[in-house]
Amino acid sequence: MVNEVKKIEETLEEVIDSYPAKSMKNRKEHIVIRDTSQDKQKIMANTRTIPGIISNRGCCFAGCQGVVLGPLKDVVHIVHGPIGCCYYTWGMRRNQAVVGENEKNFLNFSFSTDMQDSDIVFGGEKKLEQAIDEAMEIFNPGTIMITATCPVGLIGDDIHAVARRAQEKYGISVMAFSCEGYKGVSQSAGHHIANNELMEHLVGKKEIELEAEYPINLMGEYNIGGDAFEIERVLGKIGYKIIATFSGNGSAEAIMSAHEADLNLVQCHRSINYIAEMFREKYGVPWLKVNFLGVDQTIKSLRDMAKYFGDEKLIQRTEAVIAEELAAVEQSLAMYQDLLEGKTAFLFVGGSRAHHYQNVFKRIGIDTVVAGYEFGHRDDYEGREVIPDIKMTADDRNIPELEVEKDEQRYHLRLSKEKMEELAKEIPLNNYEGMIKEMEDGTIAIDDLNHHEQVKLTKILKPDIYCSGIKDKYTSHKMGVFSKQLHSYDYSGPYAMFKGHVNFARDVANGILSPTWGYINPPWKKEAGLEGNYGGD
Ligand code: CFN
Ligand code: HCA
Repeated sequence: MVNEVKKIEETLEEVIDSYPAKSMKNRKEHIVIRDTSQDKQKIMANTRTIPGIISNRGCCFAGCQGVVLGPLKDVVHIVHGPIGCCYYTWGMRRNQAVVGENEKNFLNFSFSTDMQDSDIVFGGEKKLEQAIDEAMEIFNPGTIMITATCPVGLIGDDIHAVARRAQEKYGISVMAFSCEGYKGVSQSAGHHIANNELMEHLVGKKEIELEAEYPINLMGEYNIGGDAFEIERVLGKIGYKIIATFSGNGSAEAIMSAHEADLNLVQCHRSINYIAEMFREKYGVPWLKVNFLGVDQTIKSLRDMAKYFGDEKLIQRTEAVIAEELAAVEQSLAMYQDLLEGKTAFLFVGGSRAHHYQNVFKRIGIDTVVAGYEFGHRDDYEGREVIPDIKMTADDRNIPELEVEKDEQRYHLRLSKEKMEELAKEIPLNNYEGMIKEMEDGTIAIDDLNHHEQVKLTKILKPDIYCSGIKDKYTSHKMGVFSKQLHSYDYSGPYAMFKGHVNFARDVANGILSPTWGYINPPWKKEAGLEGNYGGD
């Protein structure tokens, strides 16, 4: 047991003690102490943050434009709104891409309608039209995506009508996303809006001749710190053909043919589960929950993939690549494990990394004592029910009758319903177990953590590393606890797969073992009375 349950209960009492009764009741529902004797533990999630509490969450626009659409390299992304919404979010998510010879890349540009007061009063549609004309004249893209910021929804500009007109005028794909920042309770609403439109307007638009044996899509992988590059390298070495990635190092062009893949790999369940489900229903493509963060999880995922295709040649090739990649990193990982054994971590990240990184830490000797999501939904914590009815017939796929025959032919590689059900018992096919189940007794799962809780928990549990984002990194440093950003990787990486695990271990060891932390005197240690202000008591 990592923590004594009684001590943890007392800790939590202390953390929420200073809230007014209503807030206390609310926050209690968002915190769970792991008890492995219970098969399923419930947690409240994906609800509105209590007004007045400073949350780490982002907005709907951030989730749509920043997270899902932003990485698509061949798209001119026009942000319809005040310049700040565009400029301060451009490049924030550190999009990296490799651009092929005939591919277009607009990631270095930041496009906005730069709305002014007069546009708010008289409407901004004309300005948006003008921005599209200018983009066509100067850049001639194959796809334009328009994203709405808060004022657009408030004044009622019809960005979809503008997009339709532009699409007719130029004969290219022009898509509009009503992802005003205020929608929903977090950036999660934006993921949903982006994915729905991609599915409706891009997927299935281009058929390709498939020569590769194992065509797959990489879903919920955003190439932070070059992770997708590393994943592409290893999967390529085994013999997989990545048709499309949603959306790191991705393109609209590739997404148009994503329906040709035989399997969808889901890395970040939170941001992409809707689209994975839609593929399953519409095109009969199943999805497999993978995790390419950490060597052990990567090995398991690669073996699951080979099992899905069930081909002896692929299984052998997978084992050979695993052996080769592992041999190159094992010694380094053992060295870092020796250095870090017994340290503890506190993780608080968006909607998937607080789960995935627990295994990465474990392999180098670090136990996670607290883990939470900013905006995860209950299924990200608790898992999903296995879907009993795996829809695999063309009828189920909702395909117009005339196209059924054609589709049966095109998708001949996919498995029968019976085979799918059999496989689902062994590998996480169309299923995700969630974070809580994998946590150890006495550890804490916490949803939508705030700064008060961060400070209190850090002071009581004294973790050796606090992993989160830019909003709370320095709060942790001021307390003398090393903090590593798991959003931006502090501009390091890649951290994925085998070599990535060593990069991560190196960065973590350098941080934790630095003598710096011993020199930091938190304010409450020097001046009486400051503690209360700092901790928000
Ligand atoms: S890259 Fe992903 S992995 S997409 Fe999501 S839930 Fe954010 S931007 Mo920040 S790092 Fe984070 Fe996840 Fe999926 Fe990133 S944990 S918060 S919206 N996220
Ligand atoms: C977002 C993007 C973000 C922010 C990271 C942070 C990212 O939520 O809008 O708070 O440090 O990864 O860039 O999650």
